[in-house]
Amino acid sequence: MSTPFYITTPIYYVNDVPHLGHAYATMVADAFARFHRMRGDDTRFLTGTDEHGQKVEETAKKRNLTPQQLVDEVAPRFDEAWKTLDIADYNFIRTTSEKHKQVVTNLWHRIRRESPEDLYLASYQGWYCVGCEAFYTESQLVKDGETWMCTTHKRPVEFIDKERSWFFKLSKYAEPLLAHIKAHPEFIRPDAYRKEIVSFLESGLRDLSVSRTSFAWGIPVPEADPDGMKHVIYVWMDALTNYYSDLCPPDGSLDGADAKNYFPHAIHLIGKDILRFHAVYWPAFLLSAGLPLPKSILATGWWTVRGEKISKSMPATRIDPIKLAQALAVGPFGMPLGIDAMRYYLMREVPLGNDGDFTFEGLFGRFNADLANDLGNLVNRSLTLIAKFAADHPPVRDDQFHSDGHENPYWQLEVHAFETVRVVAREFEALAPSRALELLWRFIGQANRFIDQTQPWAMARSKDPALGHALWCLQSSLWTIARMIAPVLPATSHTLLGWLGDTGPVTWPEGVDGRVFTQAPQLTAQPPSGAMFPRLDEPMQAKILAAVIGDEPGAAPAPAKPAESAKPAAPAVAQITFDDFAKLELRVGKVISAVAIPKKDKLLHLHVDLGEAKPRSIIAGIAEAYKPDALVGSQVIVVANLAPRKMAGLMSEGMILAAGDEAILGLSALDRDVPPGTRVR
Ligand code: ME8
Repeated sequence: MSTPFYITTPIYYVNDVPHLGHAYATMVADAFARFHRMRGDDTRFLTGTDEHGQKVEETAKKRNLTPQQLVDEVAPRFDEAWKTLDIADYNFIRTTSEKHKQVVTNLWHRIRRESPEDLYLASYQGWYCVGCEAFYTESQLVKDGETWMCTTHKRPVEFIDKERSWFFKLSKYAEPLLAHIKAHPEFIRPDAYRKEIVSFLESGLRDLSVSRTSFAWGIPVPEADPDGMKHVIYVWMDALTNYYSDLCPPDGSLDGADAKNYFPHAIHLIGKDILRFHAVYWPAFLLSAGLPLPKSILATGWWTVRGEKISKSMPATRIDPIKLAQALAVGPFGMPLGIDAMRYYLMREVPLGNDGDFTFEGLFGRFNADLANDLGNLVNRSLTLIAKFAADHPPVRDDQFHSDGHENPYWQLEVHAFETVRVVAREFEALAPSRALELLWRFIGQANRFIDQTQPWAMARSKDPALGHALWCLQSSLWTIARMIAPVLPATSHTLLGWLGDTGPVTWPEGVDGRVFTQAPQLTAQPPSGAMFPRLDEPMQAKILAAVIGDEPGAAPAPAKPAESAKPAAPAVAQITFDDFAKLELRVGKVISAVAIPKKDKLLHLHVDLGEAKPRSIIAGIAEAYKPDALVGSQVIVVANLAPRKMAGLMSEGMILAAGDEAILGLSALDRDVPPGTRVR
């Protein structure tokens, strides 16, 4: 019997369409599922949509739709997006499905049966963030003036004033959860997140409100309230149950064979924003119901754009993953390789669990260095060499050239390949794709060096009898690489294996006794009909940028500078005389405060010290490029004699110099500290 591997993504809210953050979670889960399928594990992969709750009800209302109409419109768009992005062999669950509703109802009854005192009626008073669908204490919020704000959604929370509610006795589970985490260090990963939850649990838990009466869009609580109130189950209790309900038989029974077989192996891949729900609430519900716990909660960090979390509520951060993949499809092999390039960047750039700032510079840099140069060159050079010399020197293993020894490049290459297959598998098993790719690329580097070192073209000239063996080593390296990249770069792997003539099932290349090349079938390499990843030159980079962030209002800002710094074209502005220039009073200023201006997405209100009696109030159109906090203390150059004018209802007494036309790319800078007010000429 093969080992079960069960990976889940968060189920996404249907109040908007998928963005890059959702795609990231789904693609990472897909890569793990692909890896385990290659290893022959009994793999299940679940994603889906979270369709109940106040947020969805409010969004529907705003759009003049019923909640059901809204969810029926948006849920398929997630499924379609995953199909377009070539996410493989997943189950798609919707929390409005009859089976799911039945399972949630059964879970409630099971908790009632196993731990009757765990659910009780009381009244809830406190803060609620509709964006998070979560209850908060004031210590978990920030105050803006008189308004309490959610730190994730940066919007006001609402006060729930004594709403009658069913409560779940969460407080009872702090100790059992701490004991479970201690006994199972792999329960919360990576480590930093385990520590966060341990300290949260150690500070004690408050009981949790698990029903709402002030709106109706949810699964009804399956028992009567003596006060006659109608309750719907708290959306998180409903949503978390999806991981279990997909495994249940059609009648919603909690005791089916699949649940028993897969659920204890479940790895819930989630964003760090929803860690507490998964690492505290969900296992507490399961313990209360007497059901097994999942194996791991695996938290990813956040992708940001210029430090701001990519999210539905921040249009300036939204990047459409499909547009991005399409734009990256620059070679002759189309969208599938564009998807691969996007997957590669996201999974290589940032170790799982860490936050990462999405930048086009980073993306283009990885594309050119790792995909076009390292991998692309290796493929092109190897296949061209094989095609050219194979007729006279068939690529065949010849043991007389393969003796052990550090001096022997053939032996060395295979030893490194063997080792790489092992360590890359270990990193995928450890759920560390960035490290897996890093190690894989080291081998790609060595294979490139092998070509430089052995110089097959020179071997051909000198009729070296080892040439066939050298070509076989190269071909086997490519084959091993093609298999190892498959979890993250499935289409690239498929294309490459096709060129190598291997159309068999893509399994993980298992080495035996230091040999991994021996397993490569005798392949006939076909030369490629074009580069898989053509280098992105500046015009191409500009085209990709335009396609992804183009003219969409409020779209993510352009990069601070192109990957290979473009010289900006000379602006067509009339010449001025020195006297004209002398009319400008430019001075060094130090930013002493910077705040956002409500309802003005592009503007910041700065106070800048120019060495005068009072700081200048300056309104600057740089909000899309700079967070206010990041500006405080920085030196800027100010046009100090610009006539004051009113902007956004505030006086602006000068202008700070910034680079960029439409989008701000940077602020004027000085190379050392200069007293505020110093004249700039
Ligand atoms: O929270 N960077 O749904 P959701 C990385 N319905 N990942 C991101 C991200 C970003 N900027 N933004 C979103 C919900 N994600 C609930 C989940 S599960 C029982 C219920 C990813 O639509 C990340 O995985 O807000 C995060 O946890 C998830 O999308 C949240 O999606």
